Amino acid sequence: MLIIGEKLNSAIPSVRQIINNKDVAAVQNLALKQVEGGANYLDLNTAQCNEVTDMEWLIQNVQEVTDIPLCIDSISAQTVERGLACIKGDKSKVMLNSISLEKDRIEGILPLVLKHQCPVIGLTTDDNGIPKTAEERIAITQRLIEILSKENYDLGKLYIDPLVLPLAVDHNNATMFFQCLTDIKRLFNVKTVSGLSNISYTMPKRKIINRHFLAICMAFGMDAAILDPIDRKIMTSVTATNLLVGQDRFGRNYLKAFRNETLED
Ligand code: THG
Repeated sequence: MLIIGEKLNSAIPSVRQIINNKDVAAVQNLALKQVEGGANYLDLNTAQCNEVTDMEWLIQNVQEVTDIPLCIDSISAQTVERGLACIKGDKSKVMLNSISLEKDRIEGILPLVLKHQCPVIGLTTDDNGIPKTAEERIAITQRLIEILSKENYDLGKLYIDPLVLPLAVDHNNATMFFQCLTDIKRLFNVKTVSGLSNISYTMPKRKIINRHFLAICMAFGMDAAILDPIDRKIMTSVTATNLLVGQDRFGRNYLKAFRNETLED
C-alpha cells in the first residue's frame, strides 16, 4: 500500500508554528523522518497559513533534502499552480489533493491535473457536500471518471477518496466506507485512498481505532492511505497487514522491518 505522509500539514498546531516561524530545519526534519518511516509521498498543506507563499516555501525547502514525490493538499487553484511551478524535475510525479465534483475544483484544479498529467485524488463530494450513502458516492465517482475519461486522462493515476465520516455520527459509517471501497474496485477498477482520523472523531484513544480501521481498509483492497509514518505502531500495522493480505512476497518487508527493529508490539 502507498503511504502518503500527513505531517507537513498546517492544521497540526505545532507544524503551523514551524511554518509561520520559517523554521527550515524543523520542516526538513519532518520531511526526512517521514521518508525514513516509509512514506512514498509527502502531503503538503498550508491552508492555515499564508497558503500560496508558504506552499512555495515548503516545496522549495523539502526538495532540498529529499526527492520523494510530493502531494499538494489544497483546494486553491492558485496554490496548486504556484506550487507546481516550484517543483524541480518532473511535474507529472506530483499528486494533487484533490478534485471533486465541486464546481470550483472542476474549473480550477482539473485543468492543472490535465496539463501536467498528475496523479490525482478524487473526493466523492459535490456542491451539496459529503453524501450520506454509498450509492451517492458511487454515482459521484462514476461522474468523475466520465469527466476524466473524456479528457483522455490515464485512470491508473486516479485515487478515489470515498471520505470517511465519524463513527460517533453513525455506527455504520465504517462498514459503509468498506462497501464504497469494494464497489469502487468492482465497478470501476480504479485506486482508492483515505485519511484515517475522521473515523475516530470525538472518541478516546483515537489511534487504536485508526490503526484497526486501516487494517480493515487494507483487507478491502485500499491502495493508499494518508497517515503519520513517524508513528511506529501504525507503520507496524501497515507492515503486518501487507503480509496478511498477500502484498509482501516471502515476507521480505516484514522480515526487513524486524531486522531494522522498527516493528512495535
Ligand atoms: N483525504 C484527503 N486529504 C486529506 C484528508 C483526507 N488531507 C488532510 C487530512 N485528511 C489528512 N491529513 C492529516 C494530517 C494530520 C492529522 C490528521 C490528518 C493529525 N495529526 C496529529 C499530529 O500529527 O499531531 C495526530 C497524528 C496521529 O493521531 O497519529 O491529526 O481524509 N484526500
